Amino acid sequence: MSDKAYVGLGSNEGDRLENLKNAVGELKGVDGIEVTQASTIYDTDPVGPPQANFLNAVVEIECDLGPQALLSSLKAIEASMGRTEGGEWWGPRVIDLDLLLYGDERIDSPELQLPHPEMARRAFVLVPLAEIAPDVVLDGTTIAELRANIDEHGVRGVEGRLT
Ligand code: GSY
Repeated sequence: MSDKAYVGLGSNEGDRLENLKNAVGELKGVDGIEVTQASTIYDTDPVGPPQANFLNAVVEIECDLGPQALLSSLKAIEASMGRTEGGEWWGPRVIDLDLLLYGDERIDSPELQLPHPEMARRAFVLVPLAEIAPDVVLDGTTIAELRANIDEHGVRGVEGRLT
């Protein structure tokens, strides 16, 4: 059985656009994942400690791996692109792949929380997600409604496409 899942992409080190495109290419190469939609790309002020601006985007995938195996695939892609496990939690990164939603799954384990616990507070997630999944409901509220009620300051659309 396949489910729709949403993955947030972020990069603030090296060639950020190339990094996002490479990550989408890697996702497309995983058996059991089909990339079905991609948002446009945003240059975003860093949330957390001062560091370089990020490029952020969100993709929709059809996935028949299950959430844990998908998470493992995302971590494998991050590692293959040079992301180190021991790196600073809030520090710069070549690529960050956040599993935001996996169908209606609700998981609260140390390795994986679904829906992503921070997603409703992050404009750099909600703005691109609202482009491709406005009617998806998170705890009774649509993504479009959540987006309408957040401060989008610091999230700017840029040229370029992921696919
Ligand atoms: O959570 C993902 C990494 N990250 C980001 C990000 O992707 N975008 C912005 N704007 N700020 C961030 N801070 C962290 S950590």
